[in-house]
Amino acid sequence: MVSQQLKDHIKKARRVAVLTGAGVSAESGVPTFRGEHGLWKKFRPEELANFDAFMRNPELVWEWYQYRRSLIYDIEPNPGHFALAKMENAFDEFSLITQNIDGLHQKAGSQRVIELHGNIRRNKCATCGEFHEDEIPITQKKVIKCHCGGLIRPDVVWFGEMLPVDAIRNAFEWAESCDIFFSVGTSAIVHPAAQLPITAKQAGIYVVEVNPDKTPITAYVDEHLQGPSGEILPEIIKFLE
Ligand code: BJW
Ligand code: ZN
Repeated sequence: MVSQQLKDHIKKARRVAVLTGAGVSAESGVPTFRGEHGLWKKFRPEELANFDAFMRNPELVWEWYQYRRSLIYDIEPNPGHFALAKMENAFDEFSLITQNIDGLHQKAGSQRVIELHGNIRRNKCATCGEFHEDEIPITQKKVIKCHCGGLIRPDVVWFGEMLPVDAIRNAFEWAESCDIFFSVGTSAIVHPAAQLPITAKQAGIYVVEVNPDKTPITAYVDEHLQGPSGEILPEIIKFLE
């Protein structure tokens, strides 16, 4: 399953970066965004994950996030997450860049995680930006207000919003300077994250995609490992042990 070419690259690699997307958490039971289970009450994620939708109908968007929080509340990382946590210790330098907001990489033991799209466990005020952590139960049905009067929203990055500046700068630095770049479980259509594997390829880096399906970057990568990350990543890890 893992080619000799990849084994050779892995043996030589000192600095490795991995970009992950929703597919990595699929085997833990978290629905992906664009798969068959991506719809919620007939809404596509694009219709809900933006500031205008929140301001138009805050209760609806809040309800969606509370529902998703309830889905991830007591789920566990899967073998793909654990394999990535092991990878962190197997290379001299390693970075895990995730678009996921579910915190499962950290739960699996990954310590150096760059979160591009925020984290669903945190909230912040839509007006003053103050963080509101741990104080809002997942049973809270109605949107609540900050002491400034602003609406409290999840601390995630919606369409049209800037990604955290340090996170995205850091991610591009890794994409330009690693020895192997893995793109795992992402449809590679949401920018700027989708640009990372392309940037790596343009910098002459060996790029490997792990995904059961083809994506817009499949034709550009050096290797496409077709299958679920919960099966493929543990296979890759075997060469590091
Ligand atoms: C498995 C598997 C298994 C299944 N194992 N795999 C350049 C070009 C075009 C558009 C733009 C551009 N630059 C910016 C834009 C606009 C926009 C954008 O990209 N739009 C595209 C849809 C075209 N980007 C933005 O707005 C970003 N902001 C920005 O650029 O700011 C600067 C700016 C501001 C103003 C004007 C202009 C520029 C922000 C993007 C924020 C994305 N936010 C979300 C929601 C987060 C909060 C939440 O969760 O609710 O992030 S959207 C959603 O998509 C979420 C994800 O992180 C993201 C990516 O999805 P992902 O992870 O790839 O999931 P899926 O479902 O798409 O794919 C799953 C994959 O797994 C599939 O391939 C499966 O096959 C696979 N899979 N099982 C391994 N077992
Ligand atoms: Zn406030």
